[in-house]
Amino acid sequence: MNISHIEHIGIAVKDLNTAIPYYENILGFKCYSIEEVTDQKVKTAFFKVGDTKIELLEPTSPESAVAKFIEKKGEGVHHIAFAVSNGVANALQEVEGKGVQLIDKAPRQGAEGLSIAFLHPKSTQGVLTELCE
Ligand code: CMX
Repeated sequence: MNISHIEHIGIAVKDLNTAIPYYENILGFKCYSIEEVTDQKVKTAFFKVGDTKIELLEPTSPESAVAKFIEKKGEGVHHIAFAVSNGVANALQEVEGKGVQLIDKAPRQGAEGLSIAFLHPKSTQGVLTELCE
């Protein structure tokens, strides 16, 4: 698999209206995009930090994976997303062949129009891992 960089770090928050001012006023980043991803039941806010982004994730429904995460573990780092340069489908095939459990069997569209897929944290050393291109 050809990973070029960390595309983003996903952070679960209860309320974007509380979280965004911390990133803007304390860390000095500028939120450049707010986007709802309806099929994932989240509202996202993005900040650029070099080649990597911070993606804040606010659940829009109690059934959201992010709502369940916050309920169990509280707010905090939710996932890491790696940019792959040879296609997410190829990367999925490769890691599945090496015994990694896939959440998404095929790439789907995520925030910012990226092609994305998640790997199960039970087979990625406890870190929910996203591949994207
Ligand atoms: N990081 C690490 N471990 C996690 C986790 C996370 N983000 N979310 C859940 N887990 C762990 C739980 O702690 C639990 O472990 P234990 O069995 O040891 O208690 C186990 O995974 C199962 O968790 P669960 O609460 O029962 O939740 P589910 O199995 O229903 O779902 C998961 C877990 C990872 C399959 C689900 O969250 C998922 O499909 N995630 C991918 C999609 C997603 O996260 N979307 C939101 C972001 C979308 C975006 O970025 O656009």
